[in-house]
Amino acid sequence: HFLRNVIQHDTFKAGKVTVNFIQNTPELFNIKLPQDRTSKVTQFLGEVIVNGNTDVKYKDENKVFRNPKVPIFNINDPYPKGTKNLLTELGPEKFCEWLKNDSKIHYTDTTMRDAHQSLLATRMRTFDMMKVAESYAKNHPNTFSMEVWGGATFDVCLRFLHESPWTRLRELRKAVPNILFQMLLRGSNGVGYKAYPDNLIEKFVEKSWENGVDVFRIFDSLNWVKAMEPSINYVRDRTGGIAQAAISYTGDILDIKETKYDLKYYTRLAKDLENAGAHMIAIKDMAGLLKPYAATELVAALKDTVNLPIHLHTHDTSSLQSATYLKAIEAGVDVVDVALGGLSGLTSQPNFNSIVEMMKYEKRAHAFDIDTLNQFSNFWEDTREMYYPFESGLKAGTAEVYQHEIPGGQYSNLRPQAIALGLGDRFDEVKKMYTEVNKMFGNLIKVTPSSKVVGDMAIFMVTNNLTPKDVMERGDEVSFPESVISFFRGDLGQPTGGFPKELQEIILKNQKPYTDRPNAHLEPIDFDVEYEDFKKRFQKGFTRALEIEDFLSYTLYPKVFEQAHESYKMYGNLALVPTKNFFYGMKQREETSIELEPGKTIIVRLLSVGIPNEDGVRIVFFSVNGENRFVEVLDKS
Ligand code: 3PY
Ligand code: ZN
Repeated sequence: HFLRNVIQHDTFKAGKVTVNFIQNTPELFNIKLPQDRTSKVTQFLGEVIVNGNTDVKYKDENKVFRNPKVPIFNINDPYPKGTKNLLTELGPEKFCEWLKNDSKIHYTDTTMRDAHQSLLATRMRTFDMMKVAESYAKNHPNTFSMEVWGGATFDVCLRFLHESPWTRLRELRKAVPNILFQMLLRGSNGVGYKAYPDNLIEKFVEKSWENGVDVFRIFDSLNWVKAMEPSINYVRDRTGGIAQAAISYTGDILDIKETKYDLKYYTRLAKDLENAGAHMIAIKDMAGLLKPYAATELVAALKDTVNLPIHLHTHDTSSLQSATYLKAIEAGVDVVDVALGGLSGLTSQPNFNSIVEMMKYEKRAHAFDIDTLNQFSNFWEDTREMYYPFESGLKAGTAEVYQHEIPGGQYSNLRPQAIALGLGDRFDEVKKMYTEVNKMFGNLIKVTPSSKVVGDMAIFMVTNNLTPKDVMERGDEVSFPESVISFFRGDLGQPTGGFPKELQEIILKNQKPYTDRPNAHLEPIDFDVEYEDFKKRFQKGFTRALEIEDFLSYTLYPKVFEQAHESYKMYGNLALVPTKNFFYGMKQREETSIELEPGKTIIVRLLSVGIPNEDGVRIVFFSVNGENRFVEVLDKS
């Protein structure tokens, strides 16, 4: 719209633009907002029809989508009781006692968080989740938990999907009141990539619980207990939820040459986390490196060391991880993370449906109605088709993961990142360099955000044709990526065994690193003052009252929030637009229905798209509930 104001301005038309044109022409910023919800949503559709969705890098015009079928359920049936009811009844300590003593194997369904984060670059929209949420809650109430929030979903929801992550959580909670909801919290890094003030993390935890999270899986990207402790305390003190502390697994405990991350390292870590107040321990195998026989050793050792339930998380990048689950289940693990078939396997979690079948007739079996479970898998398989531009391209399991150790959630992002930088043909080099960088950095635990630092450095070195030797010999002349400098300064905390000193000096040049918690250096948020300022700045033109949750989104991701906020003012709630139309617009004569609110649905039909006028503006004609409407869209091509 700004661009249109420029193009249509008399000065511009007369060709008299000077360098101060924008500065001296405030009316350029008079952006006319569509007023009602129908105008907003048709404006958005018009933009995507003419210019495409900027997030979709390529479009297959011949693609035909199937209509995903929601497994049947009775809308009038009450919700069957599930783990959420049990947590409310027992409280976290007694609930965990119950879990430990229950002989059945339990399942966490990661479909709505890690599965799509790891397969589809986190793009799954609330629209598709909401289609099946109630049906799932009524059909499979014996699921231990559903991982639906946190990790990268918070950022991607705002940045690319123009949705509020808080609204997603609330809507899902309403549709699933009976099963525990789980989130992934990056300890002192919250749901971001850097350290945040402690009181921000505290408020974030409190509000996450109030909006629907029950199980907080807390990790630190360097397994630094000191960085996880505050979050464990916030969950214990500010919520009625479960503080699940994670040990992130790397390397191979069966390798006798492994002296850093050996079995003792993990059992000590688990004990420290138990002492820090964790209700449960998670083994977070983010890259899928925990091999079956190693799982036997690790689970048995943890069971001997701590008195808490053990929850196992992995990624099936090697295609070996159902064997790992089998061994872990035999060794007494209490819960495993799985994803519904259509969104399982490879960089995602092992297949829920198949694992249930594997356990059938065994003594730790947990009965699930496999027919409906398969229908949910089919729903996701069909839905996944609509996200084809975001597929990672990995077609088969790969044993290479044992060398490069790239986390599943990072893999599906690293490839597009490499392609975007013109390194599409050199992805093999990027993976090899990732291994080299890890060695240079002293063999790190690699999980968000430390994995991002390793990835950034690998891409940087490949782009600039640098070898590790070059970095050590000529590093003084190199400007390293900001994330790498920040890591060596101590902004993500302290790695086990410390930083490699020589490299640290090369990277930091004259900066001084610190060795305590980075959060200790950050000014606390003054909620009273800053929240009020936030409301003053952003409320105008916004149709719903801004809330403390919006302020938290803003504080975590200021620029991303500002963009999402502009999008909301212009287009309204885009979570309501069907996925097919959100990403690909509409074809001529296509009809779609959009539920603006319960009971208020509009039927939109695309009639025609006009040719551009002299300013490049096209008129897009729709019929909305039988009435003609048009929107003007500047063609950016
Ligand atoms: C995240 O932090 O988003 C992860 O999934 C780490 O494994
Ligand atoms: Zn994961």
